[in-house]
Amino acid sequence: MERRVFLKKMGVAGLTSAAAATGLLSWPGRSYAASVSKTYYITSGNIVQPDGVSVFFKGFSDSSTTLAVPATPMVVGQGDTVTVTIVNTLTTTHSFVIDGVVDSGSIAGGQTKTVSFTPNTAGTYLFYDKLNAPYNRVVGLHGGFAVMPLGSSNQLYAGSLTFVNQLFWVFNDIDPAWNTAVQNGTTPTTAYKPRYFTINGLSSRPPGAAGNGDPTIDAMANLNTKLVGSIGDAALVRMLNAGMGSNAVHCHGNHFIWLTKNGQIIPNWRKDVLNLSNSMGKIDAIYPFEAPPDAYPPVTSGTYPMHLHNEMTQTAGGGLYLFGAMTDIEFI
Ligand SMILES: [Cu+2]
Repeated sequence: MERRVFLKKMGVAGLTSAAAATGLLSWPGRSYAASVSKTYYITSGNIVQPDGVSVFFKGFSDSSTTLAVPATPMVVGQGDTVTVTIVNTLTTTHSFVIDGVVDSGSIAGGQTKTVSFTPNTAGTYLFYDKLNAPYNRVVGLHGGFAVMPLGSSNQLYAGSLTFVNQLFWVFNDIDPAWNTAVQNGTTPTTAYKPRYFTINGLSSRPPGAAGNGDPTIDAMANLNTKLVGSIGDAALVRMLNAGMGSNAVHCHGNHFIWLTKNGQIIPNWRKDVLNLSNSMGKIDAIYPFEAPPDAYPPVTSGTYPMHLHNEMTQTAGGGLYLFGAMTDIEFI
């Protein structure tokens, strides 16, 4: 498909997406530490991919009877006492880890374990299962964890640029042969060959495809994922890579304002493509809802794509184009 046709189709997708309740991360801002608790259930199940293939996953889920890939993210305050209870409903051993912050150690099949910790550094973190690495992580046991600075409701860290709303983009790439091996309790023996690419567990469904506009399966319509704003707004995007490959995250309309890479502060560089490295890379960036500078006549509304510039990630099942990791940026 030609690039301009692609962009046009993305615009059509934006127009047809349903306006549903917002799924943005909410944080009231508070100037005192509090106690926060959350229970995750380690579960497994199958998720049907865009080509109709049903693939096995494991997840840190919200109940013993559901499957969440990635997990529902957590947002806490700097200095909070965070208590996380992990109920392992499976027969296999797992763990809950945030590098440098907490490590549950092994949680045997059927076991429940509670960890308490105090995150002292504001920022973006991946929690994941580090056992049987990297397999448990890439088959779905991961999620986003945000630590807000004390007393702030609209900054990434004290003194950072401010934002109006925030969300996670958790990327993953999936080799179903690996998932099947994990399901069978064996170690994958084949080289990694990803066939599905997801953002927040979803892939896109272009116009004309089944599921287009359905926020439960179409990443372009999912309000935990797509960026929506008006001129003057700014969205903080917390990007995490749970997968095996690195990604080239590209936004249209405006450049990102790049705030951090792998926890290191970047001096507010404006950039259109951001490298999200493998080995659990992370990036924080603000998308500024400014009138796109290249548009003539000037525009203040419209829909633009965010996609990955490594072409393979825009496919599913070995070539189904536009069924990969992308979403919409909608000016309203
Ligand atoms: Cu692009």
